Amino acid sequence: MSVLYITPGTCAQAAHILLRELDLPIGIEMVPLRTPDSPIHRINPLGRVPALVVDEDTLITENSAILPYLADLKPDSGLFAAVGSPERAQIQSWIGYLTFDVHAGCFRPFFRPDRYSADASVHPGIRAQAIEQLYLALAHVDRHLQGRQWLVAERYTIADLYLCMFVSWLPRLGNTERFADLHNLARLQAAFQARPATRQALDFEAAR
Ligand SMILES: N[C@@H](CCC(=O)N[C@@H](CS)C(=O)NCC(=O)O)C(=O)O
Repeated sequence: MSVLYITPGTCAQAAHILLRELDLPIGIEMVPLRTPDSPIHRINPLGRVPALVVDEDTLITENSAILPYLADLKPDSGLFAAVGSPERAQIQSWIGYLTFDVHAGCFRPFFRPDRYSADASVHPGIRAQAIEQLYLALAHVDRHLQGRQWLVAERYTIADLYLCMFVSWLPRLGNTERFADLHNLARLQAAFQARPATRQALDFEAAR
């Protein structure tokens, strides 16, 4: 039996939504974060989600590894692409961009300014700058989407899913007007929200 460890509302949501897209026989276990007694510490030494344990003994961490791994289990889903294809590299390129520039580069300083300065008086400035950096990072994506329905190829892939999970975090920043001119992103986001797998995962997490 394989198990995906998640915490509602975190970046583990991407792997959770993907599991629902693929309808794979993998269990889902909810864990609390940042509490010393959380079971996640026995699973992942970093204490982070998502964490996927395959067949009870093989740990895979990082969205950038888990999303491609899961999508490869059902290649006919079209959510990833064939080994050796340029599309596959393009999807991986977007996943790398989202992990580094968007998640670690913008959301992390916004949500965890304490990691960047122990001086709480500068945290509002760190947060404000994180929003500006995020705007620039997402404006790049929005320009790429001009005249395109999806990030890569002519279909919804794990790159779109991962992107839209981050876009769904924007209301948490308390400054949605800053992102109001990113119309291509808003269009993609509406398509993501309408997918049954997205709804199932979000409803499941909201009920916990
Ligand atoms: N680069 C990792 C980031 C994982 C990560 O930071 N997860 C957060 C939730 S969004 C977490 O578990 N934080 C708990 C902690 O850092 O203690 C990935 O994409 O999987």
